[in-house]
Amino acid sequence: MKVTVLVGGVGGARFLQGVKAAAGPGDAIRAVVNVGDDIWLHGLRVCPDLDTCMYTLGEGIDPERGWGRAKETWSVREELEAYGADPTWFGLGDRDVATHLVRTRMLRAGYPLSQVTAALCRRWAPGVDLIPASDDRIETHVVVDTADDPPQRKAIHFQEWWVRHRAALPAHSFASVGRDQATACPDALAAVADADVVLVAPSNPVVSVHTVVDVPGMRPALSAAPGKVVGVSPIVGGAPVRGMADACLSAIGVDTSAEAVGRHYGARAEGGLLDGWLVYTSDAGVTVPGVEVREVPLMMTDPDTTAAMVRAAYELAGVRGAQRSRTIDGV
Ligand code: FO1
Repeated sequence: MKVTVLVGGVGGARFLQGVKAAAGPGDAIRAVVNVGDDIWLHGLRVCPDLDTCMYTLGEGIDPERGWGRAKETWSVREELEAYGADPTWFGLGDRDVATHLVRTRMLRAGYPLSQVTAALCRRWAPGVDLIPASDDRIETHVVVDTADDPPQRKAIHFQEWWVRHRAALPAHSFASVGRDQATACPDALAAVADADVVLVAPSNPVVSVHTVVDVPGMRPALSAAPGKVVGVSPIVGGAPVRGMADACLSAIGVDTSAEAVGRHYGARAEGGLLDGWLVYTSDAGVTVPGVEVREVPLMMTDPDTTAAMVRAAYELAGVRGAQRSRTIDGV
């Protein structure tokens, strides 16, 4: 079975662990990963979501933080601070810097991000194809009111909002800088076009899922995808399971609920994203017009528990147990 997963940061990487645990022999898992969090820092290209997936699946992640390397040291960061080299609010670990050095050197040599990522994954062997949503630079910037008096309205990089300000500055809107000149990574479009099922990970709906789906070319590919598209709600009982999705959702006027996010994604039959929507049992009664909703009593506490959630998504998509015959579906 060919599975394609749209993922963002830490929640997405944990979900991929479950997709791997639920995989059968011969399954191919392709992750289309958000690149909107990517940032140039100290002359290095940092790709947080790609690295979080790579380290998590390659067992190099720091489990407490959920990002960056295990057994990390911070000498480079300390030396940069000693030089007063801004920004000092973003933690670059020594081991992590090696990844950014290799990536930056390959990008400067002209390799597209997808090939750079494949090269880095030769070391980490994540067991999943990690594909950037785009080989082009698309960065999420956030329009905020600064803490000045009077407040100034300005756009800052997502990482500055997220890491420096812990998303505490009210976000008025999000901009994907570079999107108009960008195209989706061809491998990402191919992974959607030939998938038996497309899963939308329980990642941040605004700065992870939307930033993948809105890459030029991706929505038409998803709407034409032969496999069902099934999403997993990142919101349980009115709150994000982790991260600060509520700060992002309120900025775009969407309530922080499984139902509101499902309706925001919309039914694929009506130009939206979803055929199916998995919500947590405490959110019983959620309805999304045109989308089949199921309740699963599971959290991503460990890969095997997540795998049960993934199997529920496959069942909702009518794959795996009821392995779809592609000829019947006329594909
Ligand atoms: N998150 C933080 O809260 N503080 C940091 O200093 C930080 C550094 C960092 C370095 C590399 C990397 O890949 C991720 C890092 N993150 C940090 C997490 C990052 O901001 C988020 O994982 C994503 O961008 C949001 O999903």
